Amino acid sequence: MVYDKIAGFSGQSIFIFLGLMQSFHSQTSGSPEALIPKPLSIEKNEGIFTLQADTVLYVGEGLGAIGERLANDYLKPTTGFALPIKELSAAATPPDNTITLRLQDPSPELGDEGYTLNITPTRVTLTAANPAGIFYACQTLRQLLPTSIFSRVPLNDVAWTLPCVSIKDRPRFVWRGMHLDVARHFFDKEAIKRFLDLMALHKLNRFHWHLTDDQGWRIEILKYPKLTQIGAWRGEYGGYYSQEDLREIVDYAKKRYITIVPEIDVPGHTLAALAAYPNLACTEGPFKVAETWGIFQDVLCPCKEETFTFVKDVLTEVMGIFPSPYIHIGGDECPTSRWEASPLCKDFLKANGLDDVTALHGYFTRSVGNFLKSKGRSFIGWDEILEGGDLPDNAVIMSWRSTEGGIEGARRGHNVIMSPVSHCYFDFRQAATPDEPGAPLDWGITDVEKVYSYEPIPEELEGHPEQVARILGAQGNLWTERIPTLETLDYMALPRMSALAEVVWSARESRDWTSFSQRLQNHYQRLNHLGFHYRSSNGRPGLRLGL
Ligand code: TNX
Repeated sequence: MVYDKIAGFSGQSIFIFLGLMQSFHSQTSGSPEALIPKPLSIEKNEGIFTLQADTVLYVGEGLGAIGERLANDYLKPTTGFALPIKELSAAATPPDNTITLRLQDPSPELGDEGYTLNITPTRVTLTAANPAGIFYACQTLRQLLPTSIFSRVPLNDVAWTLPCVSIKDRPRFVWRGMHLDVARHFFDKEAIKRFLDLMALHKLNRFHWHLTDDQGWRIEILKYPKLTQIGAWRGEYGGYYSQEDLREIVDYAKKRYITIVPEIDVPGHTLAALAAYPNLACTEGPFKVAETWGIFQDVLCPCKEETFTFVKDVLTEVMGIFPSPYIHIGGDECPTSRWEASPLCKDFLKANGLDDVTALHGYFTRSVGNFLKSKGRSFIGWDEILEGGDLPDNAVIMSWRSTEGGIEGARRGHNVIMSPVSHCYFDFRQAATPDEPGAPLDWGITDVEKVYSYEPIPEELEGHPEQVARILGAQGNLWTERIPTLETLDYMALPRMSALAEVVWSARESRDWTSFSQRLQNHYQRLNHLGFHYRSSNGRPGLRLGL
């Protein structure tokens, strides 16, 4: 079982121990103040609802799969209860001792992803306009139970109580993202599913999967088998996902209302592809999959027809696997020295009326972007893509070097995702102490409080509602040069991901660091039960400390 492997403990004993410890905390742990991210409104009422073995789960039309997830994945493993699931006919009022999931008419107040959760001593009712809202209501329900509900072993001595509350909730942004680089270090299928579950717990809904880079090509492309035969390996180290693996993960994410946005980073960061297909470069090669970190001069040659054929073929297979309306095509950190020195590019510039190599990068981006547009997809690029001239209207800007790219993108009429290096880079260190893992110290410190302080709407756009509306949301980026193991991944992701979740979900006015840091203490207990090695405030992985 994956959790045992990750925890690095010898099996179930630690969980039983944590579970026992947890039962002493159950009085306070289910308090409605401990929700992360914080809901829009909570009305607290008298009393409790107690989940029992004979509590019946009623599900309205279209909600069967979520009902099963709630009963079988979220409640049964710990409570041991096999809650009977019954269909709810539209008009019926469920009896006492029931949990009801029901769709209702859309309302402007709750939007597409909002929900209500109503708990009385006799009934629990979850309503939403769409299944996604019901799914988020289930996440809130889990967090209202004693934190030991997150334990992966059955516990007999816990009273599974829920406080009586009436919650209305909706997200602030549609893009609530996490990025993960699997090129620098590879994380297997089970690790990805575990990461998606962690995102779901935080009501995050976009997984930006950085699948290719200089140090590894991780996605099987049937037409170009050497990409993974050669490009997925640096020496002994490597790995990749088969298309079957990827389809399985896409489906896993979909069931958790997460869209996977694949990134094929072109034309820079492509040394692994060039090691497999050196003909795609402007110079001869041979090339090697990179064994160090950094930026490399050898990149795809945009002046060759075969490069476009390659990129289109790859993206065609990518679109066949990933139904996402967005495909990320990278575009960051692309040196142009090889293009400048190439006679082929000199002719190409002339033939296409391009002034220089910056315009050439723009030409490449437009060609690839228009290809994706012809297939009905939008494309995302890192903010460098703004520099190459006009962009097709399906271009989305991912602002990383600062917030400037996002501001410019919105002003130029493009949708924007904010992920500035100043607040959203979870590969940065969380403290200045010498043994703190992460990027070099002189890159700066991004601790959880700094992430929490991030405001995705730039001041510069205030007063321009049509530009503000272009900011789809924000995401945290996990570059993995210095993240070789799952334990380190947990430590870098958490609790910063929890802070970001509140930034992108909760109302701007309700953000409050003191309140969040208090709620985080309860959240740590959840993460303990789930087996995540978050960074606790004293800089130690939480699980090592016990509770
Ligand atoms: C810049 S962010 C990169 C990545 C590195 C990262 C390290 C971006 C678009 N490119 O290739 O991994 O810095 O923080």
